[in-house]
Amino acid sequence: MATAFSLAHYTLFSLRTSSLFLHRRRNAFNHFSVPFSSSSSLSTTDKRKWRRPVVSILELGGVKIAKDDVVRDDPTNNVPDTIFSKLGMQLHRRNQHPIGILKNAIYEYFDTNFSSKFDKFDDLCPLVSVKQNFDDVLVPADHVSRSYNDTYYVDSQTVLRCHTSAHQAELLREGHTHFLVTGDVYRRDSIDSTHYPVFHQMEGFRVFSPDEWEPSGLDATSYAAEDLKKCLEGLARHLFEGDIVKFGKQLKYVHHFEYLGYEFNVKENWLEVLGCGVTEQEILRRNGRPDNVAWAFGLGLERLAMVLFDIPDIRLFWSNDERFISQFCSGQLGIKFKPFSKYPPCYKDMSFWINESFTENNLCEVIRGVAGDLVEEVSLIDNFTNKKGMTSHCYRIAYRSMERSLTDEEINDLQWNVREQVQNKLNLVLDETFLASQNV
Ligand code: FA5
Ligand code: MG
Repeated sequence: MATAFSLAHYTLFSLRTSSLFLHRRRNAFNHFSVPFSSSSSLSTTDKRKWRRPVVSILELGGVKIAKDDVVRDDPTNNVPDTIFSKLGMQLHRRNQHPIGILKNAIYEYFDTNFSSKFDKFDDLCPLVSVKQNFDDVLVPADHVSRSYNDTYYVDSQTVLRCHTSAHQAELLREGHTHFLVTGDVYRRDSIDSTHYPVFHQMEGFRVFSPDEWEPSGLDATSYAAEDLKKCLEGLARHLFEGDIVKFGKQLKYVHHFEYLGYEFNVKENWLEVLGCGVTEQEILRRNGRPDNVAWAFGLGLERLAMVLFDIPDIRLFWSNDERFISQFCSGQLGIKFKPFSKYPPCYKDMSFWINESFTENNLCEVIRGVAGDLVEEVSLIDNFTNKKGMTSHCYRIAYRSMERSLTDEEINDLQWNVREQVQNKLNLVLDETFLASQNV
C-alpha cells in the first residue's frame, strides 16, 4: 500500500545556472568562523499560549493570536516577523483573489459530482501541535521535514502547519468521511518563482466502506486508487478543459517517492502540483475506522493557479497592487493574467565560506527578512572546496519588484544589509576577494 506522506521537497520546474566561476582565485582564510549549533534546545516548557484567548488583532479558526504568541526570542522559536505578517491574510477566503477563485471552482466540482457529500473546512487554525502535523500522519521521527531548518516552530511542541494533512486525524475522529480542508501552510524553503514560505493547500480525503469496494471485485486498495485517479482526472478536466487541448498541457500520473504525484506539463516544464495516495491503514485504524480504506490528496493551490491564470511568479499572489487584483473576478476561471510591467531584474552575487550549520533555507530566510518580496530568486552558482577542506559558496540573488523599478541605491542598500546579516546572524565569513571584483 502506498505510504501517503512524504514531505521531500521536489521541483522539476527550474534548472539552475551551472557553475560560472570555477577559476576564481582564493585566498587562504585565517579567521574561519566557529560553527555554532543551529539546533535549539527543546527543553522549554510547552506554553501553548495560543490556546488561551488573548487581546489580539488576529482571530484564526476561533483562536485568538497575539504576535508574541507566535514570534518569540526563544531558542525553540524560529518564526520571523515576515511570517507573522502573513498569518491571517487568508487569501483562500477572498472570492476575488485567484486562490479563492480556484478554491471555489474546486468546491463546485466536488459539490456537483459528489452531491455535496464533501464537508468543507477553510478556517482551521494554522497553529497546530507537532503531533497533528507529523505524528498523526506517520511522518517518521527522524524525517527531515521535522527539522527547525524546514518547519516553523512556535515552541518545541507547536508549529505553523506545513501541510493541510495536519487536520486529517482530528476530522476523521470527529466522524467526517468525505472532506476538503483549505488553508495557508508554512515552510522554510528556497526562493524562486514557484516557492514561497507561505502557500495554500487543499486537502481532499475520502473514506470507503466494504460495501463500496466488495461488489467491484477489486481489493480495497486498488478500488480506492482507481477512484482517486478518476476523481483527480475529473477535477483536472473541470478546471482545464479548453486549455489542455489548446495549449497541449497534459496530465500525467506518476510515482513520486512513497506516494503518487500528479504533475502538469506546461510548455515543456514539469510542475509538481499535488501529492496523493491511498492512505496508510494505520491512520484509519488509529482514528476509529479500522475496517475502511481511504484516499487523500494535498493540492498546492498557488502552483495550480499559476498554470490556470498564467501567473508567472508566486510573489504576485501577495500583491496589493490594483493592477494585479483588479484583473480577477469572483467565479471566473478563464481569465489570463496580463503582466502590467516587466521591470528589469538586478543580480548581486555574494560569496562566503560555509560552516557546519549553514543551510540554504537559513540563508533564504535572512535574505527575505531584508528584502521581502523584492527578492525573486536565490541560486547557488558556484561551490568550491580549497585544499584545506574549506568550502565556499557563491550565491546569486536576483532582485526585482513586480510593481516598480528599483534604484541602484536601493538595491545596494539591500545587498549591504544582506551581507551584514549573513555575517551576524549566520556567522559566515564573506569571501572578500571575490566580492571586490563584483563591485558591491
Ligand atoms: C504534502 O504536503 C502532502 N501532505 C500531500 C499529500 C496529502 C500527499 C495527502 C498524500 C496524501 P508536498 O510536500 O509534495 O506534499 O506538497 C504538496 C504540494 O504543495 C506540492 O505538490 C506543491 O504544489 C505545493 N508546494 C510545496 N512546497 C511549496 C512551496 N514552497 N511553495 C508553493 N507551493 C508548494
Ligand atoms: Mg514537495
